[in-house]
Amino acid sequence: MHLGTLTLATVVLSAGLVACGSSGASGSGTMGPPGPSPQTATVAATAQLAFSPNAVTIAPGGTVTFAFGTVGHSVKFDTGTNPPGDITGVNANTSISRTFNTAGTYTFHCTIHPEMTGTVIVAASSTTNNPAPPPGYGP
Ligand SMILES: [Cu+2]
Repeated sequence: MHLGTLTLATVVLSAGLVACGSSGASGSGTMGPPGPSPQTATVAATAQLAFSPNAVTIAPGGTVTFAFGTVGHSVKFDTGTNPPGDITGVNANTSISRTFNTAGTYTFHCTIHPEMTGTVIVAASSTTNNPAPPPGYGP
């Protein structure tokens, strides 16, 4: 009698743990399993003086399009192996693309507004999806 009660309690407890574990795994977290990185991404240089999204991931050989709005900006690459050419001058109301052939992490900033910084991650696979740029920007 006493043993039977203990066994029943153990079974109920185990079932509860399993149910809790499965719901927690499926309901939380935005990171998916690693998958192929996209070939393209768009980074908008906004009138609020920010690069948005602040970081994107593309596959080696992929292209990042920098979409400039009404305020003029530039893009100077600071780190990374074999970075593409900087986007010099004052660029407004235009989109300019750069291709990244070598895996690595490329940070960049705007020489006109040094507080504007961003990162391009070049990797064959990624666990994150690139956020969309703000409305009004993009290819
Ligand atoms: Cu700028």
